Amino acid sequence: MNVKHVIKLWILGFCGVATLAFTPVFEAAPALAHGERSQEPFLRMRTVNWYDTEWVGKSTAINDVTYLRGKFHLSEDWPRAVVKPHITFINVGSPSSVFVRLSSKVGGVPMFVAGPMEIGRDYEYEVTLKARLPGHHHIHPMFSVKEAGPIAGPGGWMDITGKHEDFRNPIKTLTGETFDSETMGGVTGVGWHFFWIAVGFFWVAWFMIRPMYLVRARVLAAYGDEILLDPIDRKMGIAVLIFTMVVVTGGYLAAESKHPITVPLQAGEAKVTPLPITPNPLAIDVAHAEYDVPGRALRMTLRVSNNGTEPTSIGEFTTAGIRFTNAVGAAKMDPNYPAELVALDGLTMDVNRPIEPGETVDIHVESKDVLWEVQRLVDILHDPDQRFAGLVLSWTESGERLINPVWAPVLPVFTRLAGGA
Ligand SMILES: [Cu+2]
Repeated sequence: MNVKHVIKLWILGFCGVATLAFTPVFEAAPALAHGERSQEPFLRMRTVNWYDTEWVGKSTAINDVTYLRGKFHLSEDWPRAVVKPHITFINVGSPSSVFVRLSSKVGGVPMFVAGPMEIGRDYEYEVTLKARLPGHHHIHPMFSVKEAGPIAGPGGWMDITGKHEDFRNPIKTLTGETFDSETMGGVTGVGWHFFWIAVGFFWVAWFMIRPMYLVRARVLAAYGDEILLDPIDRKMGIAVLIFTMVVVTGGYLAAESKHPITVPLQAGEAKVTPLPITPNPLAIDVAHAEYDVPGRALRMTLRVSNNGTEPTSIGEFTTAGIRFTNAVGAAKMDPNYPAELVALDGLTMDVNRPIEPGETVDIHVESKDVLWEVQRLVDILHDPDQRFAGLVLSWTESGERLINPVWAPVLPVFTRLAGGA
C-alpha cells in the first residue's frame, strides 16, 4: 500500500510538471525576417507575379487603419509540382498578429471565404489592416493556395507606433451589442482548455496507476486485456462518459441561451472577377534564356513585335517581387518600393531605342544584379525543372504601361560568352 501511495504521489507530481511544460511560452523578441527567401524560387517566380504592391502608411498609430494593396498576374508557367489555384485566399505575411486584418478584397469582392482564380489573368487586391502591436514590421502580401500553401510576395517595412495597451477592436454585432474582440470570450476559451486538459490528465493518470504501464504491458502480453479491467474501471469509464456528455450538453445550452442568435461560419466560395484583359499591342516571346552563374545575370533573347501605333520602350523586368529596371523603368518607379528589392540599372539591352510600330526585333535583354544570389533565386538551377517566369513592363510614348508575362526554360552558363554584355 505504501509503495502504491508513493507512486500515486509521483504521478500527481508528474502531472503537475507536465502541465507546466505544456503552458504556452510567449515569445517577446521581434522577428526581423521570416524566411521568405527560403521559399523555392520556382514558387516565387512561376506562380504569382506581383506588381504595383503598395504598403500604404509607412507609419501607423495603434488603432489606426491602413492598407496593403497591389496587383498580381497568375503565371501561365504555373509549375506542374504546385496545385493549381482552385481554392485561393489573399492574406498577409507578418511577424505574428501585428495588424488585425479587417478585410481582404480581390477585385472589390470580400474574401471572407476562399475561391478559385484563373491562371493567366490579373487580379487587384486590397487588405485593410488595423495596427495592433507597435514596432518595425516586415509585411508581405501572401497568396494562399489550398494544398500548396502560402506563397509570399515582396516584403516591405511598416511601422506601428503607440502602446499595445491602448489597442481596442470594438465590434458591433447584428443584434446591436458592442464588444472588444481582443478580450471577448478569452476567459471562456482558456477556461475550457484547462478544464479538458485536467479531465484528460485525470483519465490518463487513473489507468496509469492501475497498474503501471510496464506491468500492464506484461500482463497484456501474457494473459490478454480482460484480466486488467476490474469493475471499478468500468464504473469509472461510465461515470466519465456521462460526466463528459453532461458537460458538453450543459456548455452548449449555456452558450445557446446567452447568444440565441448566431450565424454559422461561412464556408462557401468567393467568386472573384479578374481584371479585364486590355488589348496589348506589344507581343513578346522568349526565344532563348540563360542564367550566367558567375555574372549573376539572367539573359533573355526576346522577340518583340510592336503591333500598335506608338513607339514603345521596355523599362522593367520583374519576378518574385524583385525589379530590374533601366532608365525608362526607373523613371516610372514608385519611390516607396523597398530599395532592397530593386536593381536600378540592372536591366540592359542591346537595342536601346523604342520599338517602332510595325517592327519586329530580337532584343538581348540582361537582368543582372547580386539580388539573384541574395534572394536565392539562382536556386532554380538546382531544380529538375529549370524555368523562370516574370513580367516585362514597357511604356508607349504617350505613357501607357504594357505588361507582358514571359516564361521559358533557363540554360545555366558557367563561362562568359564572347560578346556578352
Ligand atoms: Cu519578411
